[in-house]
Amino acid sequence: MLAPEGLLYTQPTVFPSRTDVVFASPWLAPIVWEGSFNIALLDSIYKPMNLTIATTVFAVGKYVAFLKDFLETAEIHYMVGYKVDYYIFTDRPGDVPNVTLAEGRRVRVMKVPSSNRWQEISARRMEMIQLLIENTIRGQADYIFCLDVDSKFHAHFGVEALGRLVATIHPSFWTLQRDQFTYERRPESRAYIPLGEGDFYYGGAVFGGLLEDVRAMTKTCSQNFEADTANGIEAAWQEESHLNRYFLYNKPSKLLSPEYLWMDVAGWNKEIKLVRFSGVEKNYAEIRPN
Ligand code: 48C
Repeated sequence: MLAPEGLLYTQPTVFPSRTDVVFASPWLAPIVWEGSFNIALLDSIYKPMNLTIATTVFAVGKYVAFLKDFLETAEIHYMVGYKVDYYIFTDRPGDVPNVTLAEGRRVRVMKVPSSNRWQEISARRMEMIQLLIENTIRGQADYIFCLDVDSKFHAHFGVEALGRLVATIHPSFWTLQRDQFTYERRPESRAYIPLGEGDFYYGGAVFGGLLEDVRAMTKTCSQNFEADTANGIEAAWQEESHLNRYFLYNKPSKLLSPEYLWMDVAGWNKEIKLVRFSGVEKNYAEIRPN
């Protein structure tokens, strides 16, 4: 498909437009940084496809309080101009705020039970996402993104993030060596990654891709988490440990830089030219059930 005339002669993205970061993984998956893409060119390709991006967010217990900022800032920065179906999983449907959404974007509330363990709430997201794809959104969306709710958008987060299977580099580990990653290190766990192995440490807060690829990933992570539970073991960082194991042996086709998963408490870093999505500072003791 030819890009519209006007864009055929845009200045091609000079690779690398920066020399302070790497733009591809060892298996040649793009790593998306500011300066690595031309959004006008990408939108000219993706807009005509009339895509729908399903977006899951879990707000269980007191985390419902994060929904308003999440949704209001998403309406300003997240997949703007595209159809977005937000699937909000919560035990408190009555507390879902009424946020004005742009044309083509809608909220669907999915009732889930509460829990007295935050680890369980976080981990069971994998199974809920798998079932959502199988039972609800097959045929109704082209891509899916799964995001943490205790975060806000601060800058453009758009179709440059779309891909077959998309993982995000965690902000706390991207300058460290693999043996310093907080992978699950006990061989008894299905999430086990031995010292000396590993590519990046991926965050459980932002992942996505095509429906089938994300279904396969969430199904595997869910089954492995359940198998661990049956064996009386819980991986170091719950489903995030299982996600890291999955992405080690099933390489993601695109990586998002920590611009897409920052943490307000992390301060600033010279390679981070802008923060697009960031976890807000919070007092876990006040908002978590345990
Ligand atoms: O919805 C809840 N409620 C809880 O009590 C604990 C977690 N969660 C969901 O799991 C939220 O969607 C959180 O964003 C996610 C787990 N991620 C976190 O708690 C921090 N971002 C690490």
